[in-house]
Amino acid sequence: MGNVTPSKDSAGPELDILLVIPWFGIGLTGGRFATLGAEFPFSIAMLMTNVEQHGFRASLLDTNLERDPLAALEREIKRRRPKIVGITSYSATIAHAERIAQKVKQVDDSITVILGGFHATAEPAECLNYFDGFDYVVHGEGELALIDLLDRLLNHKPTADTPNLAFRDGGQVVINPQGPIIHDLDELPFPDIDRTGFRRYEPTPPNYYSLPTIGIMASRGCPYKCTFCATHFQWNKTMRRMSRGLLVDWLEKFATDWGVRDFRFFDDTFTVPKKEVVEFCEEVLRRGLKIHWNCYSRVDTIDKELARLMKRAGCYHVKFGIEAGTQESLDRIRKNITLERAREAIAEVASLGIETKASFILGIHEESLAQSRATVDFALSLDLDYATFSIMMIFPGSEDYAQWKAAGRIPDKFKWDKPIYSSPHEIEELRSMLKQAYRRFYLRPRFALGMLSSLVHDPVCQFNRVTHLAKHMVTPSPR
Ligand code: B12
Ligand code: SF4
Repeated sequence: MGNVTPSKDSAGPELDILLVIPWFGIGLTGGRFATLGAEFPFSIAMLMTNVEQHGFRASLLDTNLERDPLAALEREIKRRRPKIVGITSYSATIAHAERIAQKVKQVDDSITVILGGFHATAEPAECLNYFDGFDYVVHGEGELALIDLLDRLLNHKPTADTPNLAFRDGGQVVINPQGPIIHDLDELPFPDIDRTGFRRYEPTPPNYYSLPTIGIMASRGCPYKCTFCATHFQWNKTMRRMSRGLLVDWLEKFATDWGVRDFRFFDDTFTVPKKEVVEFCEEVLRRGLKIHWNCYSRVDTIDKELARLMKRAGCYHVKFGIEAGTQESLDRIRKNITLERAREAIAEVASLGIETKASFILGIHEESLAQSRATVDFALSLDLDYATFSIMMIFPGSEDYAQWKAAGRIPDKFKWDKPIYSSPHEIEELRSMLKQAYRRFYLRPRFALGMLSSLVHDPVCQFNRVTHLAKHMVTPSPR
């Protein structure tokens, strides 16, 4: 990526930047279950590697792995004395990001705090207006912008015209336009997963096949336009992909250097374009790579022939966003799929022995409670191994959010310490429907039989998952 300068020794005591990942599990995501298992923060590890490749000293603190996140932060600041702390954010974690920023200032108020990530991109002005702890906000793609900003801050150059930057100027917030993006994702640095401690991460079963495991995102953007989704906002409506050959090189390196043979592809829709998925699978097969992987797909971007090839290349599990069980609600969120195709696609993939999982949303905009119930019934009627249900929330960056904001429906000075639900119905009714949905789905004999049959067909994978789940039950997660 551009002029890469050799990395300085990052093991020394003083850091240029400490990157911090806020914890989640309370607030928007709610409940203990969110802390069961944790995902390796691949993109932030990549951001860190990139910073180091440009000659800065960087380190990463993932507070999700800490029993007492703020105490761990204080320890790390006193030990490494960073000049800058960079915090990543989703809307679900912005309230925690603010607590982290305040703690940083309390420990050492000479440290500059920079906020980045999804929430920063969607709401740069609000992040500076409603939260005191952030000195700068970087919106949009982070790699190039962060290097530019670090260079200016650490070398005492003017920052006012830095691309992607938002900052306070007197009583006003200034938001600079976004600068160049990385058009060719092959220029992204290969992340040092060892230095970022990938072995400490164990995602929630059934999200993985075997440990150690990592999640990778090999593309940015999605060609679809679902109204509840924030992804196109973040990626400038472009879709970019790493070349499939390089992706396989990376997987091979993860496998040979670190023994990682299990991957989750976090790409929004891994199965587009079909030609490249075929290319990827054929390359994995050509090299004889023995790996397992799962991915997100859409019911209209997969067919039996493609799924068969994916299975041969190591795919054991596919996740679909089906979202609704009535055509009216599907059309309202512009999902652009039909119920018939959803049923067909799940049956096709399941018939090959690939695990299927789908996500469903209750309380979609003005849908009636009967329509939400129809979504649960539809989920139960499909040949699915797993399902997730959630209540529709309005997230910054989505088209729904922009409409709500324009209509004055977002509370003033909202700090994202609680969700904004889209449904006009009593939320308690939807919560109880949600609980019932999980009970109805997972307490069916069909689910138990499915588990038994996969224990017979794939004992290694199921053994891994069951022992992990049992371990979590006896040993509580960090917080
Ligand atoms: C993987 C993923 C997850 C994983 C996270 C695993 C992990 N440890 O990485 C899991 C499954 C845990 C997850 C959970 C949730 N997720 Co999620 N997730 C994603 C997904 C698919 C990819 C994220 C990613 O890796 N992106 C790639 C990297 C490169 O992008 P990035 O992280 O934003 O980082 C770039 C910039 O933002 C910037 N940057 C980031 N941090 C920083 C920090 C600094 C200092 C700087 C300068 C720059 C910078 O630079 C990076 C490189 O360019 C996205 C969709 C998407 N396509 O991105 C949704 C997405 C981010 N998730 C979303 C949501 C809603 C959730 C949940 C709330 C869902 C729920 N209801 O429970 C939870 C909340 C999680 C939390 N932490 O609170 C929304 C966020 C919307 C919003 N406004 O916040 C998204 C956009 C999905 C969507 N379609 O709308 N998620
Ligand atoms: S929900 Fe999925 S298919 Fe729809 S825009 Fe978002 S990532 Fe793309």
